[in-house]
Amino acid sequence: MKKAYFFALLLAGISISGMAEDMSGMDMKGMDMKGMDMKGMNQSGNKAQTYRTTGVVKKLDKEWRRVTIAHQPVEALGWPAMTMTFDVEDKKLLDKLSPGEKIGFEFVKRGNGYLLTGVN
Ligand SMILES: [Cu+2]
Repeated sequence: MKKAYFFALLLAGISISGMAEDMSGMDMKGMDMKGMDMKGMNQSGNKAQTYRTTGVVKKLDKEWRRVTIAHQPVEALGWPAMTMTFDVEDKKLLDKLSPGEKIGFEFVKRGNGYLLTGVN
């Protein structure tokens, strides 16, 4: 009787400590995954964000696919009005632009620069 009780207690103890190990393993995995998700969300969030403003085309560089625009403030970025250069990957977009033209445009942050993605 006493022996059986001890054995049951021992068994319970083993299974509880076994469960605790499993749970802590799960927690650690969950934390890692959560951290990765958050990082991924931030990165994709930055990539996905499109900014819009208006400006005047100052200079076109068709060889290097860049355009210099004197643009109006961009509130989402805390930018005042300024003249700066944007990358333009889409040749069709670049061909649409001409110096002195007033445009509304969209751009995204890419690397250390900004990429023009649309003009209207
Ligand atoms: Cu700017």
